[in-house]
Order: sequence, then C-alpha cells, then structure tokens
Amino acid sequence: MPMHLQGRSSSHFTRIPRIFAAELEIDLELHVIADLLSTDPLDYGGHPALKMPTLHTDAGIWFGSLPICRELALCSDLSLDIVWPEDLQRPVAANAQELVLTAMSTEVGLIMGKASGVAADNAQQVKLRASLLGAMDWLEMNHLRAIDTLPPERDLSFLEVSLFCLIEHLEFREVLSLDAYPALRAFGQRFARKSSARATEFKFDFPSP
Ligand SMILES: N[C@@H](CCC(=O)N[C@@H](CS)C(=O)NCC(=O)O)C(=O)O
Repeated sequence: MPMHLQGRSSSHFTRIPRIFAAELEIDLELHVIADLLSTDPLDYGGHPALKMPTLHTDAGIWFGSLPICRELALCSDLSLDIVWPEDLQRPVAANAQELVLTAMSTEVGLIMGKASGVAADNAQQVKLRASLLGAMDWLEMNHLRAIDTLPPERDLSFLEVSLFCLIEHLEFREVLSLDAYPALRAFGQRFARKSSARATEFKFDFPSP
C-alpha cells in the first residue's frame, strides 16, 4: 500500500509531516478529510479522537504529526540529521517547542469555536486568544535564541518546521496578523524559501460555503 496522509491542505498539523516527507523525499499522497464536524472516526482515517492528520502505511495507522514524522524518517532512504523535541536540552529550546505546539492547539480551538458560531467575547474564546498572544510574545522574543541552540549541522528540526507552520497558518486563517511579530515574520519568510515549504503551501481544499 502506498503511504498516504489523511488531513487537509489548510491544516498546520497536516503540513508538518508534508514538509518532512518532502525533505525526506518520500512520496506522500494527501487524502482530504471532508467533514470536520463529523463524529465518526472513519471520517478522520480512523483517528479515535477525531483529529487530523493520520498516516497510513503497510505497518498500520499513525496518529499525530510527531509520530508520523518519526515514521517518515524511519522509512526514508536519506539519513538526514533531524533534531527531535526530546533532543532539545536547553530550557529556551524545550520551552519554544512546548509553546509552538500549545499555540497550534489554541489556534485550532479559536478556529473551531468561530466556525461553530461561538462569539469572540465568549470567556473561553477570550482566554484562548490571551493564551495565544502570550505564547506569540514569548516566541517573538525567544525563538532565535532557541534556534541558536540547535546543532548547526542539522538538516531539519521539528521545532523549526512546526514554528513555520504555526506562523504561516495564523495569517492564512486570519487568526492573528504578524505585524506585531517582525522577527517571527522574518523567520517565516526565510523558511518559506525551502522547496518543501513551497510544495506544501496552505490552501483550502473546498470552496468556502
Ligand atoms: N496532536 C495532534 C493535534 C492534531 C490537531 O489538533 N489537528 C487539528 C487540525 S490542524 C484538528 O484535527 N482539528 C479538528 C478538531 O479539533 O475538531 C497532532 O500533532 O497531529
């Protein structure tokens, strides 16, 4: 069975393994999930928690962007030097990774809330936005120090790929402008030049209703 990923071209958690696959020269077919309000795991490629992405290989189903990227790395013929979250020894780098993933999940909460008609001034949405802004302010101040701790000989790091997917997604989904985050915007512009980033640009798989 050829490997395929169930997800969406508009999803930041889906884009992480798509960038990894491109860097690792793995042919990965995207199968688009149609209905994000479905409560049937089968509509999410068998994900019991109703999330995307899932990877489907001969070995089985893989849930979540990090386990999927690890499996892609194991299946690749290239021996890329990859920095994984558990390799981040310094607090600034470990905290950056934690805040990137937290901000990505917070963004999902904001988008799903808006899409299902929750008002922006709902207390939960207000807290989600405050959480996102807190994470972004910290990342604006600290992401370069975090990246500086990575081994210079690396080919790829989960931290940089996930940070890139987060910051491009914020503007793509009109959740937050990057105007207040010039250093993060500059990081995103540099990373966006990679062919793996250009090959996986965010887009909506369906026309808006
Ligand atoms: N920890 C998971 C998070 C996955 C996740 O939150 N995916 C979002 C899309 S980017 C999702 O499925 N959203 C739909 C929903 O939460 O209902 C991962 O790393 O893949």
